[in-house]
Amino acid sequence: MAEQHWALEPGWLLSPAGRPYLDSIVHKNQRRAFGLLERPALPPALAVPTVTYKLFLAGRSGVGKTALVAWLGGPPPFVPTGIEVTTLFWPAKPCCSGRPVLFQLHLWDCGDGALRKFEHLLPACKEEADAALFLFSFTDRVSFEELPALMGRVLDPGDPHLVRVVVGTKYPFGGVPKVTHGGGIAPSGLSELGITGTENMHTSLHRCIPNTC
Ligand SMILES: Nc1nc2c(ncn2[C@@H]2O[C@H](COP(=O)(O)OP(=O)(O)OP(=O)(O)O)[C@@H](O)[C@H]2O)c(=O)[nH]1
Ligand SMILES: [Mg+2]
Repeated sequence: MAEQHWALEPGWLLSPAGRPYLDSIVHKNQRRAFGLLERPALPPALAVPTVTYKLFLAGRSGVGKTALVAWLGGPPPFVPTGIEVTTLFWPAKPCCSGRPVLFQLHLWDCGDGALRKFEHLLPACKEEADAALFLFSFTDRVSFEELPALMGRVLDPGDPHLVRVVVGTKYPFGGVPKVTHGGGIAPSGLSELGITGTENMHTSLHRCIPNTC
């Protein structure tokens, strides 16, 4: 079996060393809500650099973009009709470093209908973005097969710096998923990107932030 290389130390946030960092973002097993100018409070001895990323979510209507953001960061006060930006703090420890970092993730979520209707929304979502999350649903095979077209619609030749992440939602939801894990399905275009399916995020994130779903 091929050796697995991790960028971040798995399980660190739940280890004794990660505990103070977890406590700074969680209260009574729920993520703390931070205001615009607030950030997690850590004792000076545990202060760490903040690394900020802007992530943009794309995917056909109903695939679960807003639900994923709500699951990660707490529900928005209303269903967004335009762009909704949610900020998440996420402490982690890079494997290559002895020092943890505090990720500050800005999740830009925009309804697919609004994105198609108003031309100015997509450039705003992509402006200075670091990554685009392309969502498909395990219960909707078309949402998976449409991913190459979606990427073509969202990405320009001038976007090579934009990291692309494919995220599967609604797995397993009982029954047989209409999209299978790695190796099962690889529509043309996705296979060229080296993508054959995704491990859904929920499993790994749930290990870090208990009781969030
Ligand atoms: N149970 C469950 N329901 C989900 C999940 N993801 C999405 N849903 C449901 O699917 C429906 C659509 O999800 P949304 O998050 O609103 O979809 P969206 O991608 O934001 O859609 P647009 O904003 O129209 O582009 C909602 O009723 C969600 O509750 C999931 O992982 N589990
Ligand atoms: Mg939405």
